[in-house]
Amino acid sequence: MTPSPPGQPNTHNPSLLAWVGEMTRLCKPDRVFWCCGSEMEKNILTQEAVERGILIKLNQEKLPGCYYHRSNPNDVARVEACTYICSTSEEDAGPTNNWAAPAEMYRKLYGLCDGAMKGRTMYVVPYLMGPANSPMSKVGIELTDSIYVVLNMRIMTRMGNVALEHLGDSNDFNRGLHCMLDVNPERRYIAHFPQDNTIISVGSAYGGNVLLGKKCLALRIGSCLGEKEGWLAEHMLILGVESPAGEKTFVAAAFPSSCGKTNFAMLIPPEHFKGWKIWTVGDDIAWMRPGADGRLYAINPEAGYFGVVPGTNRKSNPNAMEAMSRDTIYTNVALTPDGDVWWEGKDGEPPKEALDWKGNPWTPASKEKAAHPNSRFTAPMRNNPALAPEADDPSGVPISGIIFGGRRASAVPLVYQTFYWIHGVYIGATMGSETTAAAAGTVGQVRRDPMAMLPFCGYNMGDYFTHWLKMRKHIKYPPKIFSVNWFRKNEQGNFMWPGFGENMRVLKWIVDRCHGRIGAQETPLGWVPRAENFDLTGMKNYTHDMFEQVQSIDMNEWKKEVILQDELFIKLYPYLPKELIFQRELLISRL
Ligand code: OXD
Ligand code: MN
Repeated sequence: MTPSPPGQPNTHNPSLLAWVGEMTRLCKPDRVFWCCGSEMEKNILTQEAVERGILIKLNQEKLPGCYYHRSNPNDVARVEACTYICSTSEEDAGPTNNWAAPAEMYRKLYGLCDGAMKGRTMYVVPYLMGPANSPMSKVGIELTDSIYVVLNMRIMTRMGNVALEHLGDSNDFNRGLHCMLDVNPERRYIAHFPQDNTIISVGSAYGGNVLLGKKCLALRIGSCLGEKEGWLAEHMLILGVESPAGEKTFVAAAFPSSCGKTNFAMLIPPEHFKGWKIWTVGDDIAWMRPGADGRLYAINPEAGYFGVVPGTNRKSNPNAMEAMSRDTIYTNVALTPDGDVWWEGKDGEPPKEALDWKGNPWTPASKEKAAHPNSRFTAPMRNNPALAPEADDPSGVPISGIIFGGRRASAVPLVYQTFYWIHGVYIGATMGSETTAAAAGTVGQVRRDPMAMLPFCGYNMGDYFTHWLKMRKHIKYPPKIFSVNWFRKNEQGNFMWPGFGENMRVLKWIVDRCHGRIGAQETPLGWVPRAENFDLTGMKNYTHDMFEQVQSIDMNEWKKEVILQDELFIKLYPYLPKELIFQRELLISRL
């Protein structure tokens, strides 16, 4: 494709040009700027963002290519209450989603967008979700009036001409419209129209609400496309475990937002695991499709990380620290006088003074947090020293294991393997987790979050479970399914497992089980490690007794747990596949 001048369209795609024309007439921007994804374009837009005060240039000696952004304090997380699935019928959205009739929502949102870009620029952002030339990749076009969104999308996706080339003259692209309006929570809507492959987001500038490739296309719309086309769009990291002998095993893992997917995907094995290496394919989203050889293949549709910053340091995640050391956008962390950034849990002493995420003076004596608990870094995946070369493979990677994990202070053991696919689907479907700061609302309450997809499934959750069950018929060699919980606490309120790099020990057991190399102990929940197969060597002050504790299964606690699961099952009852109801009965009888 020959380059066109900055800001000009580099396509003759008739449906794309027609739709952009229609949206331009609606939003009435002063200027339309087509993004091509070049370095020159990045420099022009970054400079403009700095001049307009949207970005602050950080200390370039310490953080080359890094910039800082503060969002409106009313706009710091995903808002599930403002997120709608506008499917043709309310039943298609199901009882776990907000639903609005498509015609009514289009009328309301087009009304809000009418003339909303007067005096502003409309950026046309073509983006590709997935590697170039992959049959699993999808094209989206986001129209936005936020330069911050453009610069984030440039990191998070394969953005610009690469997407237009993939699209050619096809009409098969996701249509996304984003208008910031006046960033007023009263006029905030993130609306999905699965039957039209369309997204409209207004009134916010926070990542998960406005980087439309991520939660909106890759998960909500993606899950609907997956159901129709026979694949899975999941809130899962993808990682490869390489043994000293060079064997690579890929697993995908679903944890709810802010429960350590990025840390797990970038894990560095402890010293004792010499020669072992973890490779990151993705840290948030997996698109998985049965391959011709009977295995399940996954791609990471994204090209960057939009990670939670607080708690990240050289010990908890050295690879993330490296990834965000250059060409990164920091949002809502604290800013130090020398143009560096700081957050709770960063290495070293807190700065003597700083500006907090709202721009107010902050010192270590301040009661307020310096960084917002959901402050984020947006970094290119190429910066990650552990990036798997397969992240660009158009065929994706074969998945041997699927892991479900929540944040649970009690009941759920560190690790167990489910008995078979249907049992695994049941364990994923009944997952519970404590809520976190990634979504607006109360933090720390256990809620059912099936497969970590509660906020992201774009259709009826009961039909989603049925889709998972049906997928088994198309996968000759299905991945083994596991449950993990890094967050179990003892009576004193202390974590019973050190987590972080030590999770390699759990991963090693999972890999051995995937390859059928070791036996395991049967329990009412599933298969658990035998002491001789779980390696605790080199763990200071961690005894086999402590391991037994973190693995213990308390029958009374589990009887309560099964009752708690009813909360979701009752809501979904008319749509629940009978297999899950039978699994529940089987679990009760085993207990
Ligand atoms: C995210 C989230 O940003 O899950 O990945 O909220
Ligand atoms: Mn996520």
